[in-house]
Amino acid sequence: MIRLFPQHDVRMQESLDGRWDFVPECERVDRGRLPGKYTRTILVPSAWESLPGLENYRGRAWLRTEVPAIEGTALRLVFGGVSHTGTVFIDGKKVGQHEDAFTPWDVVVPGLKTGIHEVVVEADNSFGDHSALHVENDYYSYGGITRPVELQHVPAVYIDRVHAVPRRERGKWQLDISVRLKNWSKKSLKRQVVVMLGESGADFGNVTVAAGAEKVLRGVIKGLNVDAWDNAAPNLYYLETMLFENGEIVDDLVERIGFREMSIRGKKILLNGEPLRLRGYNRHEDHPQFGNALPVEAMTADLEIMRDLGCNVVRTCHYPNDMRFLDLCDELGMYVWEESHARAIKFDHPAFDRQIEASTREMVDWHFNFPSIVIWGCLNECDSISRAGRAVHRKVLQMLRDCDNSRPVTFASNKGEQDACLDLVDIVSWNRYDAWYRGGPQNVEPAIKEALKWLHSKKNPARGKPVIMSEFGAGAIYGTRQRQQAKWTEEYQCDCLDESLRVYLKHPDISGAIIWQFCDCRVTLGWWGSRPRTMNNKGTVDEYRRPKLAYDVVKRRMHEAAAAE
Ligand code: ADA
Repeated sequence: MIRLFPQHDVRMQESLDGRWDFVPECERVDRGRLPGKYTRTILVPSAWESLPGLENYRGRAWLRTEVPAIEGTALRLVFGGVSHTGTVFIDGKKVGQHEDAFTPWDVVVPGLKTGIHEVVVEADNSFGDHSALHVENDYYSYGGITRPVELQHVPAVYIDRVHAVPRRERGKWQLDISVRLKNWSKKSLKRQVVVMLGESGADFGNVTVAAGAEKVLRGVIKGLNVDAWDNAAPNLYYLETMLFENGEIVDDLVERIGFREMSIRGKKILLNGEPLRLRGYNRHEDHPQFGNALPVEAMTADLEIMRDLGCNVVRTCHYPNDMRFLDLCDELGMYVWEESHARAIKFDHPAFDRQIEASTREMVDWHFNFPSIVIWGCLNECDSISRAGRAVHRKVLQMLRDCDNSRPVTFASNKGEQDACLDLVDIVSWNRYDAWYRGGPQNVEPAIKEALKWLHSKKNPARGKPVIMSEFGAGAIYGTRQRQQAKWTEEYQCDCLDESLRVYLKHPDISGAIIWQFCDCRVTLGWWGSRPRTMNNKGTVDEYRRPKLAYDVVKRRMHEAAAAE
């Protein structure tokens, strides 16, 4: 399922995960819009690169299954993620399309006769004018239905989304609630709406939703006697929203929330009023067996490794992650910096404006309630120097704030003292490789001293903000061992990470140290292909999660930092 907990007691839903018919374009024998013949089957969710013979396949493929419809309800398909452009057909008719692999999306199709209907999904992971965000890059754009799919049968008026913002008011927790209802029918309809958290709740009374429209309700649940959520005590609560028609429940949606509040005070990031010091990793959704479609067991194993290392944060570089991974972070108390999809992309691509807006808005809309997400990010290492680039940063950062004003916003910059956008963020985030791309470990301390002096100088409009080292690290090829200072050896990576963590973890003006990166990951061809093994080899573990020498160095430094807090 899309989430790790049941979200409906009343709404009819089932998982569509399992084997679907499958044919990649390179194996098609016919030329119609949709295949007449499927050459094999594939597991959903999965990346087609995990199929022998399709390891490097970049193009289109079609996946097919059959689903039941129930007259009087609309058929709703919810996709956790289709990589990277998905188009859905029901009984041969196009009913929806979504661009970008990393945000959930849905199609709602009313009017189907009771019985079995054909669903075909065309997935396309090719590069070109149709995708601004998926380009040749220092990570791989896989192909397929790479996250879970759910089938639901929704009534005429149904609950589309519920957002909850926990706030402390005079020592008590309250929840600011918004409920978005949709009415797919041709009639204006009235429903009673109730939201409950345990014994407390908000009754919105009878609400009318116009035909074919949506309606957003806002309310507050006050005086909640609950325990806070944080890294040490990740207390979670279920928020139930119910719709009643003439006293009978007709729809429901369960969300899971945690009571924590983010704020900034001077150079500090506060969680529930206490200064937060983040230490952890950048993690791509990448695995040699599963591509970006990691099963929950593999996600859990990654988080257990990070906990063993003493981490309390993971940055979802450079895109929104699978909601099951975010559920695990909620449950384990792992803080998350989540960012909309962008890594050093060009703003003048024809599809950029609509796709960065979709990725950003959909990320916040679908991921709003995860307490583990403590920072929203965007536009990793994009143009934050030019006037045009600044306009884009201002627009996207404002978009994040418009969608959610309860979390601090940032972008990871590699532009150093040329950056012209640091005044726009709540947190200054620096990607710096002073030990790898610019000199060696001895370069780390003097370089960050210079950078912080520049940042907090009187003339700098960004002075006085918190700072996170959002990326730093060094490459090492697993098993390459030499005593002398040679790049790509595990020993050299140890020295770089040891010195970087020594400097960053204890610096009073640095609130976070996020290592690049957790595990080695696959990259695309293009110039990235020049990377050894066509991989980004800066992992502390390799792609099979085998620890490099740096593992124990990082573990010592991070546990020391945790103990010093
Ligand atoms: C950048 C980028 C990462 C990765 C890293 C590296 O900071 O944000 O995605 O490419 O450099 O390995 O050089």
